[in-house]
Amino acid sequence: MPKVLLVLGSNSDLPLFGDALKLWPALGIEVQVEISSAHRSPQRTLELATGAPGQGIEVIIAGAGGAAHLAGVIAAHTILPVIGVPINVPPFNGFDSLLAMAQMPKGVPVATLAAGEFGATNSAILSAQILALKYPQIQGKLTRLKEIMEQNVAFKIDAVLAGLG
Ligand code: RP5
Repeated sequence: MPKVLLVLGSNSDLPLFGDALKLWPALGIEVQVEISSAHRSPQRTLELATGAPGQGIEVIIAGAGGAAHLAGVIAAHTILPVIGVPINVPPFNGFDSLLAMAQMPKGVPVATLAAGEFGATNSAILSAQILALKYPQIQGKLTRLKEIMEQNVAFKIDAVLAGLG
C-alpha cells in the first residue's frame, strides 16, 4: 500500500482531519499519523522528515496553526513532496499559518492548501492524486470520487464512502 505521513503540530489539530482519515483507506492508501511540533519537538520533527523515505513514505502532509513552520521545516529536510494544511486557530483563524506555509522561500516549496477543514480534507485527495501517477488502482478511485461529487453537487463523507465501496 502506498503510504502517506501526516504530521500535526498538536493533537488538538487532529479533529479537523476526520474526513481525511476516512478517505485515505477508502482510496487504498495507508496513512501514518504523528504528532510533532517544529518548535516544541524540533529533534523529533527532524527525525520524522529524514526517516520518512526509509519507512516507505511517498508524500508528507504537515498541519499546524499559528506560527506554522512545521511544513517548511519538514520540506527543508526531504525531497518528498510536502503538502501544508494551515490550521485555523485563534486569534487570526489560520491567516497567520496560511502565510507561514505558503510564503516559502525560493527552492523549498510547500504545496499549501486552504486553511482549516477544507484543506485537511483536500490533503487526502491531493496526496492520492500524487500517488495515482504511480499507482493505477488509485486513479479509478479518484475518477469515481469525481462522479460522486457530480451526482451530489456536494462533498458529504458518508455518500463518498458509500460510493467508493
Ligand atoms: C500549533 O499550535 C499547533 O499545530 C496547533 O494548531 C496550535 C495550538 O496547539 P496546542 O496549544 O493546542 O497544543 O503549534
